[in-house]
Amino acid sequence: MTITITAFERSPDGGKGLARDTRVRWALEEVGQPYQVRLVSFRAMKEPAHLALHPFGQIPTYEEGNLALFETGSIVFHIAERHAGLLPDDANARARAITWMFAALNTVEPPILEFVNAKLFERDKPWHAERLPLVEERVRGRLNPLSVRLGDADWLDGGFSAGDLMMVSVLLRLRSSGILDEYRNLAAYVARGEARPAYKRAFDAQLAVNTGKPSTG
Ligand code: GTB
Repeated sequence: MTITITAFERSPDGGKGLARDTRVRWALEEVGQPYQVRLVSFRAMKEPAHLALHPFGQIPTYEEGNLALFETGSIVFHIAERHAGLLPDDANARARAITWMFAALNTVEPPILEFVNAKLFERDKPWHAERLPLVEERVRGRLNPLSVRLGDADWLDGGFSAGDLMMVSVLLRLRSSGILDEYRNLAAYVARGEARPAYKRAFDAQLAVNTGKPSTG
């Protein structure tokens, strides 16, 4: 069955791979599922046709036959459940990998988003200089224990899983801030994720959309 996802017609990051369609592309590449992409403008995202797929008028969405999904957590979980390669067979290891997906989305991503949004949208506020260090500390409050838990391991729990895919995707948002580099093992962990051939194909595909150049992968 054909899989169709949606992505920004033109991502505000110009193709740095930070928009959330990249994590869905990555999951599909990891499991070897071909997919099509429908590009949407910011205006089209708020129109009825797209709102029927995504009640909050965002990307990405995922369509497969008569199934339509939104939320990258749900989409990546759906892909991982139906195709081999992203979740271990052992029931307990599988449950732990899913736990890491939730940890990425519910525990690590929120302070990172708060930090990114503070830097992007609050620069002109009189309280910005006072607030930013507080927000940064909340990010470190998640990275410290994550770094301790990862230690010298390659991945969070045994082999690469959907939990790592989600955690790396979430941490990537920090790259330009320099905070990630304070944690040698987390920076290496993210680099390991980005070095995976499936990630590279996903990245190149979204870059091609944003630069108008055909994907080489
Ligand atoms: N919780 C949802 C999920 O995980 O699917 C969040 C989806 C979401 O935030 N979508 C964003 C969107 O559609 C795009 S990814 N925004 C438009 C809107 O809300 O109107 C977030 C994003 C956007 C841009 C960059 N960037 O340019 O660097 C990075 C990430």
